[in-house]
Amino acid sequence: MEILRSVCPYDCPDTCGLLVYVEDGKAIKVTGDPEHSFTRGTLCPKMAHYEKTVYSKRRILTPLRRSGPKGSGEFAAVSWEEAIEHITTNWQQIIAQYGAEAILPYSYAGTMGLVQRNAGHPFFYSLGASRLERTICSPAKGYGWQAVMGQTMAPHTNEIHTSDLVILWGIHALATDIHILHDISIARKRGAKVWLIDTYETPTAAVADRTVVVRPGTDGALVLGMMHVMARENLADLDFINNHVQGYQELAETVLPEYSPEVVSRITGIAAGVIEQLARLYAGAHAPFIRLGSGLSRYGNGAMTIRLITCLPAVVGAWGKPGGGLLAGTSMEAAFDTNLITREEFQTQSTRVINMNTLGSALQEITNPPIKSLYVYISNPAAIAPDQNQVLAGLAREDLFTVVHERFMTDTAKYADILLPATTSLEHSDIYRSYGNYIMQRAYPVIEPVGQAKSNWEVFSLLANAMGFDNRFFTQAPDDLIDSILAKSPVWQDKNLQEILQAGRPVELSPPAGYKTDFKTPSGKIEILNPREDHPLPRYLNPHGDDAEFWLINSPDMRLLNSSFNERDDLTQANKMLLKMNPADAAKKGLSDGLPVIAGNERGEVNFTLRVADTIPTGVVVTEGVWWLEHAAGSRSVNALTSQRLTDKAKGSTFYDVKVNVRACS
Ligand SMILES: Nc1nc2c(c(=O)[nH]1)N[C@H]1C(S)=C(S)[C@@H](COP(=O)(O)OP(=O)(O)OC[C@H]3O[C@@H](n4cnc5c(=O)[nH]c(N)nc54)[C@H](O)[C@@H]3O)O[C@H]1N2
Ligand SMILES: Nc1nc2c(c(=O)[nH]1)N[C@H]1C(S)=C(S)[C@@H](COP(=O)(O)OP(=O)(O)OC[C@H]3O[C@@H](n4cnc5c(=O)[nH]c(N)nc54)[C@H](O)[C@@H]3O)O[C@H]1N2
Ligand code: SF4
Ligand SMILES: [Mo]
Repeated sequence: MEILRSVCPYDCPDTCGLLVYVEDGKAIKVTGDPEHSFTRGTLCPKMAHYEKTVYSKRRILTPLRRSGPKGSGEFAAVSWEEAIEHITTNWQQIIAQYGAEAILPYSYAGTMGLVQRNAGHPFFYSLGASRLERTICSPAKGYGWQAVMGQTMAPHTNEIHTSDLVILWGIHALATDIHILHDISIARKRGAKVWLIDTYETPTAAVADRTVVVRPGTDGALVLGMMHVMARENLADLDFINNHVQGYQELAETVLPEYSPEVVSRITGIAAGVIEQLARLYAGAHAPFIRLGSGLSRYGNGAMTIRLITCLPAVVGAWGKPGGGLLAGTSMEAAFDTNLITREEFQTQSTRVINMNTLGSALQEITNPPIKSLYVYISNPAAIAPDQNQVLAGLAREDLFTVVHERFMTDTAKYADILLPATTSLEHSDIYRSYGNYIMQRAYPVIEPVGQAKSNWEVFSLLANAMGFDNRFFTQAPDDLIDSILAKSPVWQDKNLQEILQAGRPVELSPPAGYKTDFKTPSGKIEILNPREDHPLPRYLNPHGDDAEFWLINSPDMRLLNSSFNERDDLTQANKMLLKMNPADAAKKGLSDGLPVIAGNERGEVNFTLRVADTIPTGVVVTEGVWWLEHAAGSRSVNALTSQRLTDKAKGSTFYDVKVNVRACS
């Protein structure tokens, strides 16, 4: 038996290092790499048995061609040659009649590996296809951070160790950033307090000393209420502000007076006394640290909410102190230039851009040219994109030629005309860069491809060849491409680091000394006042909302990762598609625990099983996880309720900015 290193490929900020136990060419066990300084030898429940995903009986093993009606999931096996030939013949006809813009790629983050994730870009740029605006996750979060902090580096997670107050703000860390709990436990042992601010009491509340439940989409008002108390009680760090912050005085004079704890209490549903307590605790801490999630950016006011929260550490001077600051996400763009993979310059003419959150409309609108072909890879839009009824209606179009490259028979794969089998991360090469810590790692294949599966890179090489692209870029091996990019990066000129990386071991890049107070904004200061914004001073904006009774939070489930891991019966047997409701709301509506219910709004209706729980506040219902339709009681899953509306900035998704009515299923 051999023990080989690999990396968790999923869209999770931890980007864990893996040890894969391989016997007779088969991966038989996977554990966390003790050498990886964030993983520290442990894995989350999803990845603890990754081999069950890799060898799942649901893996697609050969190329398939549709043999039944669209969406039926009926296919017949074909060879790779036939599949590629069928795709390119169709595309050539479409291009001749409508132009290449009639072809739309759709991809997101089934793997975060930089090569496989970006492998389609150079191909579709060369083709001249329509461009996809990939904003389904949380671009409003990045926008809000940058409006205040510019390109300032985020704090290292080990800052948490010396913090005395950690706030987990809109992050269900037990599900989505589990390894940060190691760092938090170190801080707690040294006496730190942990507060959680969420829309309901998530299981992460178990690691917090206190949970504050905020009405969805109103955190911006909470921030203004906290700052109001700080201003009133002279708790702001005026020395730090005078040296490093732009616009605090203006905010304190013009915006803060309106946001007394009583006013904020009416907006947020948090008692005025708790707002005061939180403000005093935060301002009194010697080094408060905020770990900011993404959930609260998925609202019509998401960018503004993040901008407001990002201002808080500036007001109390947290940046100046070891252990203080705010971590929204890390960036290591300089360490690996993905432009050398995506190759935007291969696009010779400008093409239209389609926002991925509006796929449902885009597939149905009459446009010139119409979308005649969709190529889906590393994504499952039939399940994960908002407004599922519109997406499914689009995918059902008889005249839409759909190609899906997948590992499993997902809801999207069922609508394919041609379905291609994809490798898992154990079967291909890649390089990974975390967005929650400063670790990078390279991974080589540890097993042969299962069945006839091919990686994204290989498929685009085949397609480029079949479309007659005369460009040696597409015939490179992924490892050669990675080598050539590393050779150009200043970070990897250090021979030592380079060797560790090439050996497939995790490499931690240390931020430069003083990075936390090196504010990379145009003014060199933290910009509470940002003159380039249409609201130069931040303010509270309302979320979109809907005309219905309950806010619907539809956030991550610990056992799934977006719609990935639905293939795993061992993880998903019980408690699928629950709708959690407060006992008082359930009583008022005459609903009881375990009852089949329907949640609905103007966009659709979804069947759930009701779970009555006092961890949910009144006026809110919660469902966790994006489930494949085969796990649903009815014919739709959660995204039939969510909306294609976008965020205030950066055109992001607004998954949680949704309301529903709930009734018993008769
Ligand atoms: N197990 C698991 N892990 C995952 C994922 C998964 O699906 N499952 N998804 C991955 C992906 S793609 C991403 S982007 C990240 C997700 O990262 P995040 O989006 O940060 O996900 P969560 O940490 O669950 O944060 C969502 C939390 O925000 C809360 N929330 C929603 N609205 C509000 C609000 O208005 N105010 C406040 N204070 N809180 C609010 C929700 O109740 C939920 O607990 O996680 C990744 N990791
Ligand atoms: N209701 C609701 N919807 C949500 C969210 C939510 O919180 N609530 N979260 C949203 C967020 S934050 C995000 S980021 C999106 C994520 O949406 P997606 O990025 O589409 O994520 P997944 O659902 O995990 O689908 C990824 C697919 O890629 C496939 N795959 C994995 N590896 C490979 C590979 O190497 N090659 C190919 N070709 N395929 C591969 C997997 O089998 C899987 O089916 O979902 C969003 N949707
Ligand atoms: S999903 Fe996240 S926590 Fe789990 S192994 Fe992968 S990177 Fe680590
Ligand atoms: Mo995401």
